[in-house]
Amino acid sequence: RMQDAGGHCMKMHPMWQEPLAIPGGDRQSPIDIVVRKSLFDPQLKPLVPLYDPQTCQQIWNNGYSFLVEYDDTTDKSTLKGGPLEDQYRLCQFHFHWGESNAWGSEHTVDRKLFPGELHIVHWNTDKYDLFEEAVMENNGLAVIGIGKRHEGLQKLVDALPAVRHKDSAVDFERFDPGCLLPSNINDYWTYHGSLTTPPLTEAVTWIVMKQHIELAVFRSLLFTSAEEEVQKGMVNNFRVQQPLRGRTVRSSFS
Ligand code: 1SD
Ligand code: ZN
Repeated sequence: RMQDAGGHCMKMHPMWQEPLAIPGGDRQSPIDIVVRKSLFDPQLKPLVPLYDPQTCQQIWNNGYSFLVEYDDTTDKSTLKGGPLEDQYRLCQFHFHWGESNAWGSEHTVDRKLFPGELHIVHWNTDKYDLFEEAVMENNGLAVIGIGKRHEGLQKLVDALPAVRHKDSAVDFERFDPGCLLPSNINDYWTYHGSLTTPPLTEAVTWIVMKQHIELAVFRSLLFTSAEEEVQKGMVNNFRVQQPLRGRTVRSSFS
């Protein structure tokens, strides 16, 4: 493998299009959650998501996925509790999905694949001033991951044709990400991991929901911008699984 000056392995990723410096870390994501090996931790508290739909701003096709972005300049939409010691602010949610319903999720549970996975991304405002700073640091981000399909997404699905191409964005308002959470948010697995896209930093407390939700079909989106000659359908925008390397996955339920 190629190495860059910092000794990082350089690897081509089909989705990311350019060589990527992979930090040689021991805490990469996603992982397979082996239920039998996860450790029940009675100290894990209930999760407290407090979302104000008014902070919803726009949908943006960033060339990996589509991001529904929230105003994160105030504490109007936050997440605390669960495995988290600090308060985290909602900034966006996005999905990963496959080209068929047979795969698409990033995390798996006992090797079981789901058609897709929702990620609700929050950053630590008790410790950091900016999202860009939190992304690079320990306990910088908290991401809720939820597998499978969801029906309450029609408003979102209706907006997708406007962001079909990479780099396109459209105003999107008053969408409550709370409606994407499963009914039992207090059964989850948690572990310390990384972003699953560049810069792959190990800044994430992952909270993976036990109960699945339903995902709509997003396969009409494109990886490519309107200017590109050959258009590519946005499918299989997930990262391959990473080794656990001695980490423990804790569960909030027994
Ligand atoms: O894929 C997202 C990426 O779009 C970006 O939101 C990043 C946070 O800066 O997070 C990753 S992920 O780890 O949540 N998949
Ligand atoms: Zn993601």
